[in-house]
Amino acid sequence: MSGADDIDAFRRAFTLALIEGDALAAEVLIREAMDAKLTVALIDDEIIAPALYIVGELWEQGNISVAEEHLATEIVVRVLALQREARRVAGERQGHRVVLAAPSGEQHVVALRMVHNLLHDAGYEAVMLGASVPTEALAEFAIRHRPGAVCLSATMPVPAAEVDLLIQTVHLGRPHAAFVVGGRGFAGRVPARAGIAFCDRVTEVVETVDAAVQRAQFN
Ligand code: B12
Repeated sequence: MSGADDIDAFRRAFTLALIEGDALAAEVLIREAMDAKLTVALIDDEIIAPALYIVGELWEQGNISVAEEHLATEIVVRVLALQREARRVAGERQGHRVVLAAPSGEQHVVALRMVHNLLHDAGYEAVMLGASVPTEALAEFAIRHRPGAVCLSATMPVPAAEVDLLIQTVHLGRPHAAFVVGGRGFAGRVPARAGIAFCDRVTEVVETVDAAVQRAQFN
């Protein structure tokens, strides 16, 4: 689908949601439009405003009631608040750096690259160090670049003692950093301590880093 087709499809679906008074569908559509990287201005001018014009015409022609027109406007006001909230959250994340690395010897980094994309798109300053990063080098990097969180991924099994040493060494240099780890190599080997979270899937990462960074701010 081209960009213009995308906007057209969003506009038609959003208009229908307003006419049907379906607030949930309207919010989901605007979230999807934001995820599709349509700018706020484009969403306002090309999706929301034209939908409201149609609602106005339907009301003028007596096809929908005043109450339905009011409900459509109320839904739009909620959607505008949603846009503002999404911008605020992304803005807050911009002040935080997250470092990503695979431990020494680990060559599998596809999941870590997915994590990098997700964190970057969410507004974090995501710094990818890549495969096989020696523990000391990661600790030095953390001291110099002061990340709010460190994301680690391992596919090949990492012995629990090595996981502990890795986390302790980096923690020593950067006590405020939270750890978000994932991958089969870490599963069941991560110490259950505050400030360390394990994720099964990359979809969990933004929410987990949000929570970890917020908690670190209170420490
Ligand atoms: C591609 C690949 C490679 C590539 C990696 C290239 C690269 N740039 O990444 C190369 C060729 C280098 C490679 C090398 C090896 N590989 Co390999 N490889 C794979 C393969 C085919 C895909 C791995 C992958 O990218 N998966 C896709 C990602 C997205 O999924 P995932 O890693 O499972 O991650 C998910 C979750 O765990 C989580 N997650 C993971 N990390 C993180 C981190 C965070 C922060 C979060 C939030 C979430 C998260 O999110 C993902 C899904 O949501 C797998 C096959 C398989 N079944 O996985 C074998 C596989 C992993 N490899 C294997 C092996 C044996 C090897 C080698 C030893 C082969 C050899 N003899 O040289 C070497 C070891 C290299 C090393 N020391 O690391 C075995 C591992 C078996 C084991 N556990 O012991 C597998 C399973 C193949 C097999 N069936 O035997 N490999």
